[in-house]
Amino acid sequence: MKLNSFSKKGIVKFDNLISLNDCKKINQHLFKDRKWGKNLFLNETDFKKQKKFKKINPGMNIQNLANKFNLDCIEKNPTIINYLNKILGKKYKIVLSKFIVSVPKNWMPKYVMDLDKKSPLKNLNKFIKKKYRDVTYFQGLDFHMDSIDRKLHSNKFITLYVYLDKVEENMSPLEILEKSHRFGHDTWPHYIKKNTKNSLYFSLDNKKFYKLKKTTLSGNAGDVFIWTSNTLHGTSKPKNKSRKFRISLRYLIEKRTKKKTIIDKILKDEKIKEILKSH
Ligand SMILES: O=C(O)CCC(=O)C(=O)O
Ligand SMILES: [Fe+2]
Repeated sequence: MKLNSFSKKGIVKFDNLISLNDCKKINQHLFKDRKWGKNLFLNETDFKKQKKFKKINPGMNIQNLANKFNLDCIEKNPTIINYLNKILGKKYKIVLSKFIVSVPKNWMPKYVMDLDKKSPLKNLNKFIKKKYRDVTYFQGLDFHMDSIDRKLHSNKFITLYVYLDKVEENMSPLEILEKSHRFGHDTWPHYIKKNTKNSLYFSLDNKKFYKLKKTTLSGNAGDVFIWTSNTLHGTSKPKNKSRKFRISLRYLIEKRTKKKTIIDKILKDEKIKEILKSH
């Protein structure tokens, strides 16, 4: 059941778990919902008119396109339920589900490009028209642990990620640092040094560095990934010429039982606090 490799690496992949037909239905619904492209962005004048940037991202049952979908093909998939029962126990809870859009370069207005050059943007939602902020938009994302999203909660949760389309090298696929979960929660930005295409160095204290294997998660429609809240991952920027965009589905799923399960064995027991780290 791939439990061993999940425990060891902090990530597991299920090939073609969701049927192509189900992925197609979700995609058709997505494409009917809006015209995906440049038009989603605010122009510079309208962007500057905004005073506050509150609630710019989808929440659980708030401003969330995923709520308009029947996602039983994922949430009631027997293999997924069975696996979650094993790693989180029978009482688990979906605390967030949302669509993620990886934005290609040709959608980006110039003013956003310029801001991104000055300091890389993490999340593009504040540049998006309000009515379209029901999904999260990125263009490349620095290495992070998803535990950063659940401050003051337990780190005993996983991310379940579904590719709805074929994801190629130039579509900003996810990159995972295997075995990084063993270090427990660590504050972003992380101490990471580049090494080769397939490995890099990671440190908790900027002194002692550990070599970690980097795996690129290219994949097909219907592939499902599960990683721990402390597994380091990110995405590279889409290649310059790529006009393809990627919409994927991301769940955060939390352990709710007091009983010890696999997740307790493989993650340090931590409540997620963020201590400011200066680089
Ligand atoms: O899908 C992506 O581009 C990255 C998503 C991710 O890591 C996140 O939302 O935490
Ligand atoms: Fe993430």
